[in-house]
Amino acid sequence: MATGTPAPDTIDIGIDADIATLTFNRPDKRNAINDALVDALDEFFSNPPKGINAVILTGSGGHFCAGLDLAEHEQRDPIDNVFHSRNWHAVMDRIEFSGLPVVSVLRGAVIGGGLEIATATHVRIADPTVRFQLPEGRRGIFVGGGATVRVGNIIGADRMREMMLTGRSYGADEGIALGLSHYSVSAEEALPLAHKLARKIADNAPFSNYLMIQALPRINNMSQGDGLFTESLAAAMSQTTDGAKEGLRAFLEKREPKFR
Ligand code: 1HE
Repeated sequence: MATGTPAPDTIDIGIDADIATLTFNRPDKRNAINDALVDALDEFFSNPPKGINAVILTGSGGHFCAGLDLAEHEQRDPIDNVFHSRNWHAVMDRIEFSGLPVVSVLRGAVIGGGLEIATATHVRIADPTVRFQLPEGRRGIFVGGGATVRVGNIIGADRMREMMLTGRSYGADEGIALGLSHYSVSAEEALPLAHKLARKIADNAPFSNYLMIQALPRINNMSQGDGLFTESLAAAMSQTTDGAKEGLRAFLEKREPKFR
């Protein structure tokens, strides 16, 4: 695997053919997110290297991410706090909507902002060490990186409120049942599964992937009538692409499709 410029204290970027692996690299701080790390995520997803078709996001040292760096968190006045939160929102949106499918490998702490990042990714694989938690109540703060929407959409406002009020943590089995993760596998299987799924997704028709990533969450926010109309437009656009021709031909010829 070719490795990009190591970014100590932020993110390591490894590139293997058309798959990039981003690894949070602050193991001594359980990969807590400081401004430099938010900037590093922003930089990658704003301008991904050419030729990348899928991303794997994980953390070093046995943890995904322990959330906001509480030591580097400055006292800000209210308006600067709003700007700080809005910047997190912009970066989380970039992860979800850059157009690149993102597979996350969740282990150890997936806490606070770590869960906000995880829920901006499209495929989530957890190992038995995982601990999903929103401890903001115990820290005297509130979520600010998109959890009300992304975690709320997955587990519902009611369960999210209980999670925040009591500071409880959920493990791998509960994470699967709740939809916080899509796969629960052993620690040894997690990264290989991420590569396998990233490969599979990268080999899909690019425009199909694009529509799944862009259209589904937006349609989910629409009224039924608007959503169904938008679905028809997306279906019509996808069905007139070369990808659709190849996908259908490959099925009829009993072979794997070759989209890229
Ligand atoms: C940190 C952070 C952090 C660890 N900011 N430094 N997030 C939290 O409230 C989670 C806080 N962290 C923890 O609950 C625990 O550290 C863990 C369960 C993740 C790991 O426990 P453990 O026993 O393996 O490690 P540790 O000894 O607690 O921590 C190791 C070091 O990492 C230690 O630093 P050291 O200098 O004393 O060695 C910790 O201080 C440091 N560390 N987590 C700063 N989060 C956009 S709004 C989002 C709002 C939030 O994310 S709120 C949730 C914040």
